[in-house]
Amino acid sequence: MATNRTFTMIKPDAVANGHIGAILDHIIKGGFKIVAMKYTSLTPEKAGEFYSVHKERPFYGDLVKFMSSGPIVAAILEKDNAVEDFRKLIGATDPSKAEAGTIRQLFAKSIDANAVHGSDSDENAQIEGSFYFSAFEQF
Ligand code: YYY
Ligand code: MG
Repeated sequence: MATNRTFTMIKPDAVANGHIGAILDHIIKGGFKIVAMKYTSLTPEKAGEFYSVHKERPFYGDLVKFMSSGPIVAAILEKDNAVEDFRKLIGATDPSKAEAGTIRQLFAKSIDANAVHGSDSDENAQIEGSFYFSAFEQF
């Protein structure tokens, strides 16, 4: 599979707070090309499936509830070294620990409502991208 793609979601908090445009601007200015994108939402079942890797963690129930609480933007992004570079662009999971200028430092309020998702490996980028998009929806 391609190693130059990653997957992101603009989470319900950032959508509700009006940050879709500003976050997409950061992503594009960060050198990423959008190869697939949709405005959608997750049912609790779908959110549970997406985050099933965390199902034993204490925060899983709240995470599923939060991620199914409102609309999101899902997208596949392309850039050299996409997974690692995108994790740098979004910053630490806890926005209070995220570096200045990162998307989470700028737009997230808390560790649970942290504005954006970014895949953590090429393998997960592939799995997560195909959770939302067919091959025909990727440019
Ligand atoms: O990959 P990343 O999103 O930075 O963090 P993960 O450790 O994969 O956790 C996924 C998701 O779960 C995180 O974005 C917020 C939530 N979460 C939480 O609410 N509380 C924690 N202590 C850790 C993670
Ligand atoms: Mg993660």
